[in-house]
This record gives sequence, C-alpha cells and structure tokens, in this order.
Amino acid sequence: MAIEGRSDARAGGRIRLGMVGGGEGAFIGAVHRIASRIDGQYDLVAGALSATPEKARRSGEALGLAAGRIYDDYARMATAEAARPDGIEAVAIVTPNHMHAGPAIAFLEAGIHVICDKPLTVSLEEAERMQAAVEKSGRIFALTHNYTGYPLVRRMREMVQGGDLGIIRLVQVEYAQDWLTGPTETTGNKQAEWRVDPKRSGAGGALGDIGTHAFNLADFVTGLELAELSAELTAFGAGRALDDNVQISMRYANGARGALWASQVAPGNENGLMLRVYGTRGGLAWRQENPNQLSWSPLDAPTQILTRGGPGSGEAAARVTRVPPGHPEGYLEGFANIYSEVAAAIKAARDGEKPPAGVVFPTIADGVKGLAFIEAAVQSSKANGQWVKP
Ligand code: SOE
Repeated sequence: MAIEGRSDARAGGRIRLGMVGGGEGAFIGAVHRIASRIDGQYDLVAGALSATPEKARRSGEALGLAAGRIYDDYARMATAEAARPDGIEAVAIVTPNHMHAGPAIAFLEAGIHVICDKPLTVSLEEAERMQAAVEKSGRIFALTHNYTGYPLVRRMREMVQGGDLGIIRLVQVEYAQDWLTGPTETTGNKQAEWRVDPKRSGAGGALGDIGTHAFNLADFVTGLELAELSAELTAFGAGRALDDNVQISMRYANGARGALWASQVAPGNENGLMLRVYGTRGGLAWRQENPNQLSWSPLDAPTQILTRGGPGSGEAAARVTRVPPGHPEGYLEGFANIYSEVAAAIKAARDGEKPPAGVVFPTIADGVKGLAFIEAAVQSSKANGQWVKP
C-alpha cells in the first residue's frame, strides 16, 4: 500500500499534460483533472478546453494556464506544443465521442501520448483508423474505462486468472442509471443533449455510454473472448433516436454464457454498475457503488466478504490501493489509478523502456473491441435479435 501515491510512477519529473475539451461546467473533464492530480504525476500546462474562444480563455484562466498555452483549436495546439521544448508530453481528450478521432490523430502525429475518454469514437471504421495512427506513432494510447482501476476489480481479475473460480460459465453484468428517465435532454443538460444525438454519440446511446463500460469490465475481469451476441436496443424516451436501454445475451468462445443490461431509464439506479462471475469452483460479485467490498463464494463453503486492503485482497489490488481498509476509496481514486498506470508507462517510455511489470490500463485495442461490440449489438437489434459476431 502506498499512502503517498504510487511509488512505481513517482520517479522523474511530472508529465506535462494538455487537455482537449473539459471547459467550464464539463463533468468528465473535471474528473480527469482530479484523477491526474491524485498521485502528483502530471501538471496540466495547456488546453483547448473549448472551441469557443471566449469560453476557452475563461476556462483556461480559471485553471491557471499561461495565456500563451490556452488554445481554441486543437490542431494549432498540437503543432504549437510539439514545437516547444517544454511542450506537453500527453494530452487528455474529453470531448463528446465524435470529437475524439480528430484530436487523437493530430496529437499522435505530433508525437504526443493520448489519454482518451470512452467510447473510443463513433464507428468501427474510425476506431480502426485511430488504431493505425497509434501503431504508426509508437505513442501510448490509453482509454479511460475507469472501472478497471478499482482495487477489488483488479482482485477479481487476479482470482479468475489464478483459477480460483475454475472454468468460467456465467457472466452477468449490468449498468443501470436513471438520469434519462425523463426528457433530460430538453432541460439544458449538456451531456444529455449530446448523448442522445447520433451525430455526436455514434450508433449507441446507453449502449455506447455505459454498455461499453459494462462490456469492458467483464472483458477485463474474465478475459473471455466474446463469440456472438443477440441484442435488443430500446428507446423509451419520446423522440429519442438512440437507445436508452439495452439487453444483450452473450456467448463466449469457451462455451460460457453472459448477459448485459445497460439502462439510463431505471429509476432508483444512480450509477449501478455490477459484475457477477460464476465458475465451476466459485462465484464473485462486485458493485461499483460499494466498491470496497467483494463477495466471494467458494463452492461448498460460506460466502466471504473481501475488503479493499483487508485479508485476502491480494497483490494486484494492493498495487493500486492508497489507504488502509475501512478508509473508503472510490470513483476518483479508481480513475486516478488509470492515470497513474499510464504515468508509469509514459515515464518508462521516456527512457525507451517498457512499462513496469503489473502496469495495466485500457488501450486502443479495448476501444476497437468496444466499437465492434456496439456495431454488432446495433446490427443484431435491427435484425430482431439475430446472433451476430462482433
Ligand atoms: C454518464 O452516463 C456517465 O457520466 C458516463 O458517461 C460515464 O462514463 C460513467 O462513468 C458515469 O456516467
């Protein structure tokens, strides 16, 4: 446990970070900034926080950025920062989905590492273009599927990999929210406006926003290959062009079966992400809203509650744990773990080295998988639930 932050990411100077999007009032941009600060690995020194010049200026000033490093155009920022001896080494992209690919490719081409919000982009074709740009650049690309950063999620993965559950048979993942139950997009809620707009979100509504988190979490923990899926996407909200509820059956290559439910119209669910995995020797259950506890049911033995930092919580979790058990860590710390894993990789790259052992974060490959998942689900739903290979 490293109370003062992650020691494997502390060596060397702070990483000079830029941000695209995340201007005043933006939720996820602020979360990225907090996450980048928790372990003291990054300094935010430049930003194109908005494409509206006045808003970009106000937002940059509020964050204390130097006037010369406040931009309203990401392309100009990429060129200018790449030309400075003290230019940014990494950029966080926190714009709506349709504005990920352009900046990501521009910064990669300028030799700058990219940390991008999820889902990767709006289509599989564009995701593959981004992947080609990552490969060509040799830079690090991280996708903030932040739920993989929680210590007990790391523990679940370690237990699956270590064979504690035996052969995995069942994967049950759900991500239920309620914030789009009413016509939220007509109330001035900016996120709601673009989440329900296919031009800005892509083909998935709840599917793209939170279904991809659920899919990624199950993928991260189980490592199972998804062979085919059958999906039903529904738009309950009046006039919505995109789904606000999705139910998916999944068949895995090893014969396991899965079910994924993602909804933004389920009253009473604030951020109800939950994963249950069952194998021949036991089962695990974890809820994001109670993230410091993990339920472990070994076959033929009483169920145990493992706590973050407590006995049996294992090494993979300890690496990303900051404070002792009973002192809750949550969303922001989990998000920070992704930032600090990426910091360790960036610092290793400074010296031409590979990331230290154990460092793991979602990459471009996860983003491409997420888009393949979205497109397969949309295709299946249009074909009345036909089984589709992602
Ligand atoms: C809104 O649905 C949202 O903020 C998502 O966009 C995030 O990715 C998720 O973590 C929480 O809910």
